[in-house]
Amino acid sequence: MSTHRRGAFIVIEGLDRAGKSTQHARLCQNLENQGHRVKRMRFPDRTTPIGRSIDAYLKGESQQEDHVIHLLFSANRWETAASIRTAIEEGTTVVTDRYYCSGIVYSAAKGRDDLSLKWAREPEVGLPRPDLCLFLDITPEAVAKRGGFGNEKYETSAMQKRVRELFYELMQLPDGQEIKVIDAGRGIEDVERDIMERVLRMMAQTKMTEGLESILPW
Ligand code: ADP
Ligand code: 2DT
Ligand code: MG
Repeated sequence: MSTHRRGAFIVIEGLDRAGKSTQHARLCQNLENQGHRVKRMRFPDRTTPIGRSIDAYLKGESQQEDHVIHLLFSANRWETAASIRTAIEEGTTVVTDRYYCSGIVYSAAKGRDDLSLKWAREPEVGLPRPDLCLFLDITPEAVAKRGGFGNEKYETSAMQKRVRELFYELMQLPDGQEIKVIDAGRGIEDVERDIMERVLRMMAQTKMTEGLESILPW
């Protein structure tokens, strides 16, 4: 049996302004301070050609059919899949700001009969599966105190409300196994401490000598 230790794959998820980017930066720094090599990633990655079309769509500079933009978000993950696996195999811990849960719930939140949660999940099957997905949960009321919406596509209260409901629906399904709900309505340091505790617990419990899994079909 191999004794080679791989890196961990950690995802930070949640609603807009839940504090994902703030906590992503802090978690990466805290892991580095403890001696881990860390690769920081975010989705959408707006720097690639696919990412640039997503960026234009989110800013309202271009239109896309709902299934098309959904598949572009997924393709934007697939174009990084090999680099995630390589980093993890080399012992680097990968931490991403959003991943496929956002991909599934934001598209399904549009409420089309032909774009269900199940349909939205299909293109993600085969991607690297996270060891831990931290869902930063916050009520719409608490989030409203963090300043107004920006101008991007999904930043409306109706959309945010539906997205939160669908995150909870997703957690009841097999993908819920690695999702842990974090109360993101507390102070930044309290949330940071809670996240670090969960990450260290996961690292202690996961067999890091076994390879990373893939997202399985339902
Ligand atoms: P997200 O990436 O989830 O959209 P951000 O990390 O960008 O969220 O945070 C959104 C805003 O809320 C920023 O102005 C940030 O400084 C602030 N913020 C983040 N975490 C907290 C917190 N725990 N309490 C209060 N304000 C916060
Ligand atoms: P931020 O860059 O502010 O996190 O917002 N989204 C994201 C999708 O609709 N599908 C996806 O697959 C992903 C990763 C959520 C990005 C916006 O894009 C949405 C908010
Ligand atoms: Mg952010």
